[in-house]
Amino acid sequence: MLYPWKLSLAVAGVTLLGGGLAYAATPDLSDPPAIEGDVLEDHGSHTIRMGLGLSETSPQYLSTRYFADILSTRTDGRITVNIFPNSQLGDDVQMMEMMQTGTLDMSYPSSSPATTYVSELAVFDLPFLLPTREAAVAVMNSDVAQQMLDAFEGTGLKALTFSENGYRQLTNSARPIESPEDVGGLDVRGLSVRTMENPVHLSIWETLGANPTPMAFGELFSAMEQRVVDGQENPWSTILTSNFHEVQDYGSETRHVYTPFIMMMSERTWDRLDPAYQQLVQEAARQSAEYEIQLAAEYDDWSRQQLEERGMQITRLDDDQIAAFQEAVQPVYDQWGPRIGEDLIASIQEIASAAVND
Ligand code: TK8
Repeated sequence: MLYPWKLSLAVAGVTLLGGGLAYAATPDLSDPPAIEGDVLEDHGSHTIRMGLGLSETSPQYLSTRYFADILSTRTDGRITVNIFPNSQLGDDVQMMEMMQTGTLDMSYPSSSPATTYVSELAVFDLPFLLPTREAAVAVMNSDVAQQMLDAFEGTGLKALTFSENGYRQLTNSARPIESPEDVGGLDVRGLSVRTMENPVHLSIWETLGANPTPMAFGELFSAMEQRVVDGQENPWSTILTSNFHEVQDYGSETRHVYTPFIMMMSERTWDRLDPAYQQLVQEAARQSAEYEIQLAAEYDDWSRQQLEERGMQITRLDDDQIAAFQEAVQPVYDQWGPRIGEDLIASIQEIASAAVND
């Protein structure tokens, strides 16, 4: 069960060197839960190579270390996970292909580029679908979501669990963005925005009058530095821990899409594991996902504050301004609703509203 945590942020005086940049402080991150359970019998030894897109300071990395610690502790060191962050082994698309061929054991892509394997995942790319983190967690915990994970069977990818990439925010180097007209209205050049490799995201930014460019995450920093694109969209914690504020002057708190991560293992690796180890991997994945969501929640507002302290001019959109974006992207539902499935969308919306009204 994935739980949303509402945690106060206390900023510790700890200096954290992330990618050569010293943060003034890190959030007072909660420690991972204690590792409980017996040490398993010896079912052989395994070294697992796991590639991540984000940096060593991201919730994605910190929770994956906890995942590795659970496996090592519960197997008395017989399962070790070697983690390679910062897209050093490739981007999401490449690492999923590497897991399919068995040249990589695990990765943690966003759901958006994984729609090529399970098309129903595109429901998560619909703009403004999930109004709160509690709603998002309820959806990720639902049977409908589990069916999407199960649908990877036979693709060469064992999808273990969802966790939080988070609410996506728009940043750019051209101008402050407060309305859809600022993105690509009649009297401005359409903002060139990097998107994930996902057709619904392309539709969102085309509908807003931008010029979207799908691009691997690992190429994004230099593309923005060289002004190949004006902007991008990601959660505040990714923007901070990837140092995007060094090449982006303006942020807008659009929260236009909530993206999940999916922790995955190569089916070839999974099939080599004894059933007892498979059960442990599944359990550890779920426990680390719960912790990841907790960290992502702690990082969210704190990262925005850190970005503002570093000079990013962030526009906090009010309800009317958000409503203007919601109205402007309504054609995305008209275009993609029938293709994604109106029944699937309705079931997700029902789970989300039940969670909000809880
Ligand atoms: C990192 C990506 C990233 C995603 C993107 O591997 O590509 O913008 O949001 O988090 O998955």
